Amino acid sequence: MRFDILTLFPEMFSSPLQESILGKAIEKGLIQIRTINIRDFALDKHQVVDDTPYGGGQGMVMKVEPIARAFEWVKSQSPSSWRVYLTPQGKPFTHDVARRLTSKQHLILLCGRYEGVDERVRELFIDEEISIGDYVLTGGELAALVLIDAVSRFLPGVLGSDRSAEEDSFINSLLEYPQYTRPFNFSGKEVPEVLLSGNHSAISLWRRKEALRRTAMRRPDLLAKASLSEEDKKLLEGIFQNETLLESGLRNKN
Ligand code: 4GX
Repeated sequence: MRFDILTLFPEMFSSPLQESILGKAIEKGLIQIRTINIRDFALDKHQVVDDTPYGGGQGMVMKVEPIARAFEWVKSQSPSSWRVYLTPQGKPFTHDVARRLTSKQHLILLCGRYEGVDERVRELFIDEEISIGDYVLTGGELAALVLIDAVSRFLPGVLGSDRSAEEDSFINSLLEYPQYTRPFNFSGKEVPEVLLSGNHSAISLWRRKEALRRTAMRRPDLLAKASLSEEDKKLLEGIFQNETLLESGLRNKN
């Protein structure tokens, strides 16, 4: 899969994309990532890429022409691509959106700065607007990195051979169970005995129960959407003597 990133700050991508799993995925040729500096497509002497907003107001707006020329240049090399603008006004980025984007062979990610891009950029060049969350970053670059990271995990070979992104918690709509490694006792806190028992069915049961507990406590919204077995429901009853949480959606659903 190929990612082209349109940005004013290409240096922001160098080290995050060299390390660890993404670095290896690039080395192996599983993903190709290129940064394109929008400023290189400004034709005037000072390579101006922003201007004051029509109608007044604070801040600067990214001009349409350099971005248009950058998109056209990318398109001249690779005609079919899916063009994404990272913005708090976009649709929320989720596990499902990340998986859907793996069907695209070539993604172009536009990173905005300042007060965003001229509206005509969105109208003429953007297929989809995506937000990584309800907060405001200083620019779209970190959002683009988040998107690349989450999408790449779904591509065959990017995670180790025996691991799949599908197995991760969100696919069953439950949070993950707690993990431990050595030492057994740290600062008086011991690893749950069952994990040392070698009893695999007991371990599975404990993990499922902890996943249910965690999800019920932290993300009851996810629990309401999860597909729960009869055994899961029994485990949940055990978790709550008090039934008030169960009433919120669970009962209605199952
Ligand atoms: N998820 N940002 C975009 C520029 C901007 C300003 C105003 C439109 C309107 C973000 C996010 C995000 C910061 C990227 C502002 N664009 N991107 N940038 N949250 O905060 O994706």
